Amino acid sequence: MAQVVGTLTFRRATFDLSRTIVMGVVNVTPDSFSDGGSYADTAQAIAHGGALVAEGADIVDVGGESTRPGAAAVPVKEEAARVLPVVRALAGAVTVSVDTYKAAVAAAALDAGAEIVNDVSGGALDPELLAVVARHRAYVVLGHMRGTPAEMQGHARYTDVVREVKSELSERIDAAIAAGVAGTHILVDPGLGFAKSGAHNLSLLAGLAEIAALGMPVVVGASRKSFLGALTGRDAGERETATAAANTAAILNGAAMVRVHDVRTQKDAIAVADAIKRAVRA
Ligand code: PMM
Repeated sequence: MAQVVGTLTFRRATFDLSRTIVMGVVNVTPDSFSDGGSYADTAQAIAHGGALVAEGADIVDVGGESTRPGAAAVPVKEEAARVLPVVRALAGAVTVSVDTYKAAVAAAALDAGAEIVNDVSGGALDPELLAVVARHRAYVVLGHMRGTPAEMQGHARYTDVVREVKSELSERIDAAIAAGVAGTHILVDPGLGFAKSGAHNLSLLAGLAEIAALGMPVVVGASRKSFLGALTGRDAGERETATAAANTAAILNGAAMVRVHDVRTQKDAIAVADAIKRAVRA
């Protein structure tokens, strides 16, 4: 079994990778049009982040643009206005990650107290992003994707999805190191749902140990995704049991961190998965 060793060191916490790190999702994506996040959206997102911390989130991941398949891009000014007050407020209490592929948003969020840039494109969509991470000596999550969120599903064609995702992530690791990011500060994510079919997501969960063999901690974001809906017939709000099963598989196959919406529920499944992982005989 893939065993992740080492630690992730932040201002207010050091995480030992012998247990699964829990990243809670804080989306600041108002449904109605607004010029950069209303006070109500901001206050609600901060309160939600605080609740996730109380439930045991190790990290909160703040995002201001939906990257769901077909989603439209949000201008930098609006995305920054959504995420910055939330990052600033939560960074006083917890380790904060910013979910963005835009260098300008990442830079502003790191200045506001974020310590991780979670880029679903692995630094591919904005050529400046990896240099921003390097300059701030921040951590980066390099997600695997092809194309842009608007048209990525058209690129979901693989002969061997695990091998190809691993090789393309390896190229993104090389790009991050070439930009000056410390190897100890790089995490990778197979990008479930990003230029992937449901079958691809399942192959990646089953073959995750090969991705972990890249030597970087692996992040997995299965939470509530549509492939779980396809398997269970459940709507997004009713996919916590399905998420727990996917997280358990991910953890037993080498995931170091899981990105989840419902921290309270998933913590129980993670505790069990971690205990089984520890009990596996060498
Ligand atoms: N998925 C979404 C957004 N950000 N970040 C990482 N590292 N991994 C993911 O799988 C991921 C992500 C989309 O999911 P959401 O819209 O439910 O937050």
